[in-house]
Amino acid sequence: MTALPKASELERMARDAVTRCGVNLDGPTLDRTVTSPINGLPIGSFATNNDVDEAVARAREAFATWRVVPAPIRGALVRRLGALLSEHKEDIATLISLEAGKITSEALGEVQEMIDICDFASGLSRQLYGRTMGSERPGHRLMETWHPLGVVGVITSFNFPAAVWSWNTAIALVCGDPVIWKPSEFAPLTARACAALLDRAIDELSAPRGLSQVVLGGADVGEALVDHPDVALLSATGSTRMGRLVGPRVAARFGRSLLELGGNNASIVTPSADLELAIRGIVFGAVGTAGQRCTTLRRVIAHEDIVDALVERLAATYAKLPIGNPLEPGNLVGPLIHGGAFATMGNAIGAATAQGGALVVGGERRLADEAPDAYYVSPAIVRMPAQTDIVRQETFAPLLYVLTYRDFDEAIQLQNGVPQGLSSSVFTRDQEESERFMSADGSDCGIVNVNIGTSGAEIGGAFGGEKDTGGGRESGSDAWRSYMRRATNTVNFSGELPLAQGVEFSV
Ligand code: UN1
Repeated sequence: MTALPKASELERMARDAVTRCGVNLDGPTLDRTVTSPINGLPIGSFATNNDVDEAVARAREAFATWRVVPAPIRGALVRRLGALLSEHKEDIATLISLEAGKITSEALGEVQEMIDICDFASGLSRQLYGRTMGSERPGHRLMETWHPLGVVGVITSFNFPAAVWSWNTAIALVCGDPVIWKPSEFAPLTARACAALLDRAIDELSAPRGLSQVVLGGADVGEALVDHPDVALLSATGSTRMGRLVGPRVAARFGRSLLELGGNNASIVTPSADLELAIRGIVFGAVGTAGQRCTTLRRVIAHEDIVDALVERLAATYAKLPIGNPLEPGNLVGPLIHGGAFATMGNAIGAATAQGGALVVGGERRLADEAPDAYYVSPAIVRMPAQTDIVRQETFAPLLYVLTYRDFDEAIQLQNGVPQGLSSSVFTRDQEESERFMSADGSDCGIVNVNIGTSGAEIGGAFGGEKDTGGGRESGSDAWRSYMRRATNTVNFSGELPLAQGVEFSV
């Protein structure tokens, strides 16, 4: 393995990438530094901008114009954003790697997800369908029309610092809504680069500038968006703890919220499973993005007949995982976001062993001599005798618990026996098991997969989960409905005035 890059090299890469995307670095006073998890050292600085009132005022102004622009024309703006993202795919991916620590292939995948949602949204701009229903009254038409909703606030997390913004923004823009983005404090450069590309598209198409704004800062900035009466929809991705604060506050002002919160995703491995395939799915799910996806695989629920063989093979694969600089081709596991994440993982392993678990592999800090401020870790597997308290919590790190089951009902009970409900999967060749898993009394998650892992969803489906995951749905399918308001129209062309439900009211 080659040495980690020097701080100056990462700094230069960051500066070059943001500049190529059109960010003007000579902006206002830069009052905060950005640190790369690759070496734990500063790679740039940014200016906090916490004037949410001002941003909302500009967004409202943009909304007044944008909501009456025909949706297919709004789609052209998103199509152009997609083209600019394709052109700058490597720049944005570099920034994602620098700020979130993602390996290059996954960072490029994140940008691909952005390009894909732009494609989806531009097609959607001609498909914002309402329904017509048969009216019970003669000479009447009953129908639904969808209209732009208003200002959308988007709060994103460090682990998908660009894609989650694009899921919201591409859909919001074709739906006629302006977006105010509060990105993660860990990824302001990625945010500025993405926003600069959208600004360029906005200028080229003479759309209003207030359609896209970024507010940078800490929790106070997010809270100002949460509480602002003119933010019609607040879409927030983060921990369940954050969602518990955000959801009720938005609801108290009768705003809408779309919450994507914690997951505690499981894969069931049955005796008929193709073990080779299951292992590949499990490893990508558990150690991809260094275990820091909301869809990361956190629990394997394996049948007692195959659990030993499975754990043995997983442990052998884990022992060979290339861990290190995410920018270096070949490495599969990059750094954790910060020391706090490493401490949380260590504490969870400690709690798991205290609760009867046996550490099979992993948990050691890596590359600490070379980069004392960066936190690389060997992904860990812990075998658990039962689904104890610690297993029921989401630990945002590459820590995989293995549980054992005897019959399939028990496996489903274990899968559902956690507070969170984002993603789940079953590895089986038994059709009854796979159908049962996807049925009404099967997995209770928003994402239910067969013979693939829990992470890496495509943008075409609705993305989100139940229970402590918050219930929101973003991205494809009909998730666009959250970004619009519905009007029910009754049109009378009969020349009479019959009342519904047969009511007589002659004056
Ligand atoms: C997240 O971790 O917040 O399904 C989003 C996946 C990605 C999105 C993850 N497409 O893993």
